[in-house]
Amino acid sequence: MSVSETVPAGQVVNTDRYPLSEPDGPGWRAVVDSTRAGLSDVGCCVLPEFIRPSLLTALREECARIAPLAHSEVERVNAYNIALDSPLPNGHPARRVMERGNAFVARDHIPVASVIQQLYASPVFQRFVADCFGLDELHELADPLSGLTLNVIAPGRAHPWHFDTNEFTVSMLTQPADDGGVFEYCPNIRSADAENFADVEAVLAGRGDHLVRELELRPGDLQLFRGRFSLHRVSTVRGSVARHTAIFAYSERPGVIGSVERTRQLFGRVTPAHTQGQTVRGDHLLD
Ligand SMILES: O=C(O)CCC(=O)C(=O)O
Ligand SMILES: [Fe+2]
Repeated sequence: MSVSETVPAGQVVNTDRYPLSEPDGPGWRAVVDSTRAGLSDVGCCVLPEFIRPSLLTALREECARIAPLAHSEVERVNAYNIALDSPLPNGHPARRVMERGNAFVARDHIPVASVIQQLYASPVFQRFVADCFGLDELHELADPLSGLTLNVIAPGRAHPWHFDTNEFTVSMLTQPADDGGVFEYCPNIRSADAENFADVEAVLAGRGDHLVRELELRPGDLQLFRGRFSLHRVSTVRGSVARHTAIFAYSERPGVIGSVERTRQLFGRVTPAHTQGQTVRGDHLLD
């Protein structure tokens, strides 16, 4: 690991608590071990105060400035983000239609020098995250829009139950809601081999509260979870400000690009990488 690679992450990360400048050192190993324990226990782990406290205002303001660039279009979706007219048997969870009221700012609208872009592209941060997930390595998405996004949920809106396209998701609240806007998730409700439609249907029908956990998040905390396997949502935002979250999407395989349909849903546009590129997928799940 060269010094030049370790510097950018060290500038934004709270290195007093998270010694990213010493990959594989004792402090690094201690954090990775406790994060792995949390992930295997409940499928999700929060690293509090991951960003330097002195940068919290910049983190919030940089993201609030670009929030108006979010593609906002309230949409009717299902938890798998597949076409609503897909032929499916009665009782299938993909038949439940929900309103998706969140809006995404695409990566190509996020300033290169912002805290979140620096973190997303940092090799030492990527190595740290991979280690936390127990992977040899992970990769930025090749997708020019969805690798890094800002998720904006306006008052009165929610981000309904869904699975992510990417296998491992890392996120960071940058502006909390006054009220509501709670992150809720069902740890590992499905796997790459098993959809477990019965439990998914129970949660969507409001019969699965025993499968649902709530997470308490503060701005600058780093959240790691397996969004492809853990059904999750953000409840309706209340009060007068929007809730903002940076979403850092990585994959075990290089070259991952979202499908044309999903990309249009999320961003209202596609790029040549989506229409001409070779889409690489990691499994054969429904979405
Ligand atoms: O905003 C959040 O905390 C969660 C966002 C999310 O689930 C997603 O973007 O897929
Ligand atoms: Fe998600």
